[in-house]
Amino acid sequence: MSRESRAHATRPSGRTAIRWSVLAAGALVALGVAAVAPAAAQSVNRNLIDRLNLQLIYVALPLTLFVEVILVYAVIRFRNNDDPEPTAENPTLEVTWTVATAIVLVFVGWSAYTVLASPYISPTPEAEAASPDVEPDAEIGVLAYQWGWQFDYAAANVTTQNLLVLPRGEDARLRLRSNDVLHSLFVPKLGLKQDVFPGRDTTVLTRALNNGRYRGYCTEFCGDGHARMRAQVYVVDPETYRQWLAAHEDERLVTAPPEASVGNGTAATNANSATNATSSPA
Ligand SMILES: [Cu+2]
Repeated sequence: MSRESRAHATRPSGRTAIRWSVLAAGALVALGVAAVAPAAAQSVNRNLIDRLNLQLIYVALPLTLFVEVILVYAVIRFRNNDDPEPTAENPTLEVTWTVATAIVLVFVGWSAYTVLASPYISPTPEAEAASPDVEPDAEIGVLAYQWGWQFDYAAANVTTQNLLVLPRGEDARLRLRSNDVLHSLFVPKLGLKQDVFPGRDTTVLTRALNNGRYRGYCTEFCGDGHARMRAQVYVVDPETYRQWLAAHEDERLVTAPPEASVGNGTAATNANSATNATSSPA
């Protein structure tokens, strides 16, 4: 059988396979987009991260689909070709894929940069100076230690243990420092993650958007009590936040969350259980 007739003989089954692979890939893309579409974000930080993730997925999925379809097509279409010939020079094609790749890279770089430059993601003095409208309503000191968290509301002279309370819809700036070794504060639902060092301050800027109770962890292995190093994070109405601060004025190592956020009482129980195995810093 000549090469031409062999190639011709494979065409109908090849077309069907290609049709199926395009359909399957399309269904996969639809499923993928549905799976990554984020629920309502709980904070400005999380919103920025989710949006970037989605933007990149929308670019990555069609590209993956495009490459896979070409790959499957080439495998099926030329599977009986025993004598392949190298592609002749094709400057148009080369220029096209170089420019297309450059456009994709510029888009990814630009998308990532706009998120990274936000003071909510990189709270550097430069980023904050570039966003003069961001003036935190709450300034909270965070002391990480083996093994727990102490939060310091200096303006109200209140410190809490393993309990972070944030006013909803207001900017809060956390200044973090470690008492001993490296730690890292991680509140996944709020999109917060920041390393904590001894002898050097780091900063987190956030604005939580919904009332709720969230989990905070230490995500830097810091010794045998690392797994116990958790914090309860409460986001409450600004009025409730201020009432809670006023109710605990001049108190040390408060572990009681704001009343209005407790509801059925389980929250308070859980908040306290997180503090059971920890001691306060030296
Ligand atoms: Cu730690």
